[in-house]
Amino acid sequence: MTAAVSPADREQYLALVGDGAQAGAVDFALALAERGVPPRAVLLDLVAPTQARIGDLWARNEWSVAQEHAATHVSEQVVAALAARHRPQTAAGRGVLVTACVDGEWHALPARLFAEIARWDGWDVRFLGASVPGPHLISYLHRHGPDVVAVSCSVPTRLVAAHRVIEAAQAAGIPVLAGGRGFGPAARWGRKLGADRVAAGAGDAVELLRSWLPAIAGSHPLRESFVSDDEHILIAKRNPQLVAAAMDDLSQRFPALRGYTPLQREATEFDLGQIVEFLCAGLFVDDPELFTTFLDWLRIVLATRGVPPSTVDLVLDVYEQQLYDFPRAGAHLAAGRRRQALAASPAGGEGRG
Ligand code: B12
Repeated sequence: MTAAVSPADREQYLALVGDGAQAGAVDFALALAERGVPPRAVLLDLVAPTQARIGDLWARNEWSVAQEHAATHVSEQVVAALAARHRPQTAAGRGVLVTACVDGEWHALPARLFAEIARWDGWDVRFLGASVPGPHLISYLHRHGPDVVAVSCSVPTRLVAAHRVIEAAQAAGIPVLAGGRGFGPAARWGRKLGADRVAAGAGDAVELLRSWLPAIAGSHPLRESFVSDDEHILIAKRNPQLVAAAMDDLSQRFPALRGYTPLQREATEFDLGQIVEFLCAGLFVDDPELFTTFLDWLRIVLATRGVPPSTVDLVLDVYEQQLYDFPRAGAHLAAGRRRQALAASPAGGEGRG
């Protein structure tokens, strides 16, 4: 009989990983599987949602980066222990699948979850881990000739790298499956970038692989019309100047900023640079929602660290002035400002309750 992961199990697991209790967390996950919870469900219904929750706790400044790192390390050990204990029962012989995070993408655990689930489903999986440089991935593909390459992207700022890999793998005749939260809602930006197939979750992905790959010879990429101009490249090059202009403006409005320690300045510059990076990613896939969703997230991150959300409006103003000759960027920044205004309105969130 199969059993399911309960909300109480998730609470207990969160407490264990939050304590960095490696042995306890591993024993807990293995015991769930022994009680009849399918190992795949332990990964998808216990480990994955807990990791997402850890991300929220970090974003809301309730957990430090150190606590997140320690907890993630424990989850990695849990995945390894489950994979070692539960080997695929039958060699379904579906084929060879290479999975890797795109260049600059350090979130290896999401891809690892997918890798183990695909292995349990009968794939001969080669898991290449975090941030695989594009040329190295392609030469690996040439050498090993897998049936499919599954690329993982967790942060949208890595979509340009994802696109390069998708095109190069297809040029080498290897079909590409794209997945991970960085590809957006229902992995729609993966579709835009021309992946042969996309999947939002690891569970959906293995179902899709089962029905897709037997017919792969006749498969075609789901490519939508993707015409990218150079705006994202030109603006990415101007990132340091944009950050400097925003820092200047902010120091005039908030004299306290002039007294910041080097570390505080660095953190502020990082945030300002990140705004530019997400703007560029949104321009690349030509979808303002990428930028507005990022701003929703940034609002939470800054507010829980005592930075008034109105600061972001000021930065958007500066970027809009600096980028007056980039029409698409102007439109994305304007969409961002509208979203900020909505979030600040009584109906939008901050005024509530
Ligand atoms: C742990 C963690 C890290 C670790 C990763 C370590 C590791 N070994 O993986 C480290 C410290 C490296 C890290 C770094 C950063 N992180 Co981080 N991180 C996380 C965290 C908390 C958990 C990641 C995880 O394990 N997820 C597991 C599950 C939950 O991921 P999942 O996407 O749901 O995976 C499923 C599907 O997407 C799918 N899938 C995934 N890959 C693939 C691939 C294929 C082919 C397929 C088919 C399916 C598939 O299958 C999975 C199971 O269904 C997430 C929170 C989150 N929600 O994921 C933040 C999170 C992703 N990180 C975030 C951020 C901001 C960062 C940093 C920018 C922080 C910083 N200031 O430097 C850097 C970016 C580094 C980089 N360039 O890659 C943000 C991203 C926000 C945004 N706006 O996009 C998040 C969402 C946290 C948050 N709530 O704010 N991070």
